[in-house]
Amino acid sequence: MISAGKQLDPQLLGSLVESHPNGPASEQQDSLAENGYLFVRGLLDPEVVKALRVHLLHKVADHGQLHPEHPVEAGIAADGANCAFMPELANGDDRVWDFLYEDALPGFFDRLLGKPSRHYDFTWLRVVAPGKGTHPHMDLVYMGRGTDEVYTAWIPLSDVSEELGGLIVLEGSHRSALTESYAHIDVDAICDGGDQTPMERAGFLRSGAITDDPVELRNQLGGRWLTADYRAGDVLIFGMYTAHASLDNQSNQIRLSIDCRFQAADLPADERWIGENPPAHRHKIETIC
Ligand SMILES: O=C(O)CCC(=O)C(=O)O
Repeated sequence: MISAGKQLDPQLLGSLVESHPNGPASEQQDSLAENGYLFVRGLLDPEVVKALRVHLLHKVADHGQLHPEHPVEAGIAADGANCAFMPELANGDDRVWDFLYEDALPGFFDRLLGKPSRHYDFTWLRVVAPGKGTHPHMDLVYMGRGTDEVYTAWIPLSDVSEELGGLIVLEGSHRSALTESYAHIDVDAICDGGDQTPMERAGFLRSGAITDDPVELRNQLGGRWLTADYRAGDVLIFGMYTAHASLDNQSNQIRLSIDCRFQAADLPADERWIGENPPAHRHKIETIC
């Protein structure tokens, strides 16, 4: 398996532990706390997931990222396609909203959290052309201005093989020293009077990634990179301190997935991601560094 152009040692790879969507909430809570993630097979209706993919692929085609000589449903990348992140195709789309926030997911999170949940209003849509995957990071650096008890739901919009490039989670990383030295740095903080950001000052990447080298990170923290042969309908949930990345897309297709966020409704939420038109990374904060 390859991530960010680096070959991951097969001996240092493993499989995500699977959970059943209707398993007892207490077991799911324990599993999430223990492993830093909960991989729920078949939580969503695969036919609905696949239909949503085709709906979104038509928009991707309108942006010239699909090969014109193949049917849209095949999702074959155009020559030179370079897309990776296209949230503008998902935000404001009622079909995406209803699928994520009016169907099975909110109820699942209510049960998992043991109290009413809320979701962020911003939806992250990945439209990943053949090429390198996402660099290793923990999500708190992007959404830590409310509570750290936020959960990401990563949703593949098709079966996602190793070749198409799914998510990888670094085993045990939610208990590593990086939860202190890295996770609380705000990616949107800027140093007043300097070009560098606090993230860079601390030795991490300006983008918020810990590093661009998943092999080096594994060697530093130990554990294995865990992944799965994802199927449409699966949902991978993880906490803000779980280091993750994605495998490179070595196919000729575009990989579509959504990531969205849930937390308890009674906890403060990060203002960058809520409201009718979430400000996202435009909300910078100046710090002395
Ligand atoms: O899908 C990807 O490549 C990255 C997703 C991710 O980083 C996330 O869900 O936080």
